[in-house]
Amino acid sequence: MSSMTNTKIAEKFEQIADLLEFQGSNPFRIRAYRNGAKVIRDYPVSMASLIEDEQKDLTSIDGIGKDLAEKCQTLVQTGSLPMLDELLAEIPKTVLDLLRVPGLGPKKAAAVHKELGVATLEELKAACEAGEVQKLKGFGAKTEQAILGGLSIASAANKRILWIKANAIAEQLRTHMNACAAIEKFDFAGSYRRGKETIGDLDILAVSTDADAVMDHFATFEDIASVIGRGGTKMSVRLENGFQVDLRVVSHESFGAAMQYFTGSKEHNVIVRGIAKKRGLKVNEYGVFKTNDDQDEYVAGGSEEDVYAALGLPCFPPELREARREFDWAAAGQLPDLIQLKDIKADLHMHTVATDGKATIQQMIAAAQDRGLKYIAITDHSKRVSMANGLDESRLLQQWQEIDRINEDLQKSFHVLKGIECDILEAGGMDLSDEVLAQADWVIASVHYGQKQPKAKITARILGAIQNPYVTMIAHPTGRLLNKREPYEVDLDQVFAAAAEHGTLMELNANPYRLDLDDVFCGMAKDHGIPIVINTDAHSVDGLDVMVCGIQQARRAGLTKHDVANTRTWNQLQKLLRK
Ligand code: DGT
Ligand code: CA
Ligand code: CA
Ligand code: ZN
Repeated sequence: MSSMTNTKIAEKFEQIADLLEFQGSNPFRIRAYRNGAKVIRDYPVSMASLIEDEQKDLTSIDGIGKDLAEKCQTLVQTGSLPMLDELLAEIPKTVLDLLRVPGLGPKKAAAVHKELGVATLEELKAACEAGEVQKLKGFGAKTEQAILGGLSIASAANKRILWIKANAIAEQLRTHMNACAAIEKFDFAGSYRRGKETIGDLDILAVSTDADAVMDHFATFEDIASVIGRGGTKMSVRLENGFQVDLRVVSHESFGAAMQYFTGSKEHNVIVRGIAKKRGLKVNEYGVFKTNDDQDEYVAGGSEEDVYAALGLPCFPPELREARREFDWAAAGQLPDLIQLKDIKADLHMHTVATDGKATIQQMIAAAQDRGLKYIAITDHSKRVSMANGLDESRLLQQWQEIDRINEDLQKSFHVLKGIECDILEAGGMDLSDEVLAQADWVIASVHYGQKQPKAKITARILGAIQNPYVTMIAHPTGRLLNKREPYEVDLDQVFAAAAEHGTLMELNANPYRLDLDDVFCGMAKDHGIPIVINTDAHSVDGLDVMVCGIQQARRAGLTKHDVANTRTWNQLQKLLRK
């Protein structure tokens, strides 16, 4: 079968649209590719399987014409697209980099390239700093500032990828490596294992007595673009998308020590080594050793438990290994019993076809039941989000009547909360009347507009929402989008103090681009005694699956199930809200 997933095809079509737009091609043609990319990305069946099944004509799918259907076929059958290769060949590599700067985009990139002769990221930065960019037609000081911000994000984004993307690669690699008979044991280490929100590279450890066989097999992974280096037991490769993977082959007695060493973090390991030294021990990637004058004596190394135990330490969950509070907790015998996915009983932030979601309430219920949840809140957008067809008071009340009927039919086997994601208006105040909000089970308050306001203003808006007696939770409290958008300038100290006082909960939005609050802020909220709610903000049935990313971030914050409100039953949660 072809490895050309719908996501990959969509990425290629988007790239074509970007390149055409950069060249100033016909807008209809550009839109056809963009639209096609979206249709394919969202399509529930893989194009590859439709193409294999010759009965199915791709042009019967809305948004896929003859041209796109042919290109899908070429992509699935050959893995590449001559038209895209030609477009790429026409534009120098450094100019292509301009297209990926957030805040610039293909059209503006074309303008700075044509009118200012900018051909590299460095030249773009210099032109912004010289104030030349804001003078261009259709630009301005704000745009120039946004481009400068985008440049710093772009340079970081080129190096690190989202955990969930690394996870997709890791799963393919796991399948690939499992087919290698020379491997006894195999696992991932590094930041990926620690569940960090972005990953610099993947680190793999394999136990084998035949390192060459393992590396030969690794080299046949189909996504490898080049081998960066290969030694006796270590090999590094670069994948097609630029991502690096490091493989190390170790012995049975060293596997635990290597897992401990290469899981890191570096900072955590510095402290581990210090503790070892005080006990007259030495710890490295081969094991824990008693340091003698003549020869070091192997003490432990087969498993991580043994390594930590030899140092008088508990086997820290990988998510905690950031040299934050884990050693204090261990010393006090109070390592938190971290929350797990199975502890989650509810998902309290999701959208439906009433606004910008793709599934109906009924479909979301079925999907939530499939995932073992006991209740959910339907929280579509409010009217200020007109782009998403946000609900006004009357449409919302109608939706709630429908939810009442659904709950009756469900007969307590499952429960749906009447909710809303209500915008906090730019000028302050809520987008819907208190009279209507008062009738909700669950009111989320969100900032979607005016995100660039100064600190005092945006903080005051959020404080206003916290003081509203009907608001139960603040969604994605900092508004950051990883690799895409900086957080807004909110004063979280004030927000947490007010939330604690008014009993308003804080969200950990599990969307892998958001993870907002992040691990550090979740820890701060917990210190304030504020319950965290981990939600997916799903806009489709599959959107419910990102809960695992939120759980991971919560674990990095040291949260237990008691710190997370949606591990409670609806009855228990209501008691918490009344407090
Ligand atoms: P990343 O890849 O940037 O997302 O983060 P990590 O933590 O995966 O870092 P990476 O891949 O450079 O190395 C994996 C682990 O190996 C790291 O967490 C600690 C350990 N390690 C790597 N290089 C060194 C080093 O030079 N000294 C020490 N003590 N440990 C290292
Ligand atoms: Ca790494
Ligand atoms: Ca590495
Ligand atoms: Zn939402």
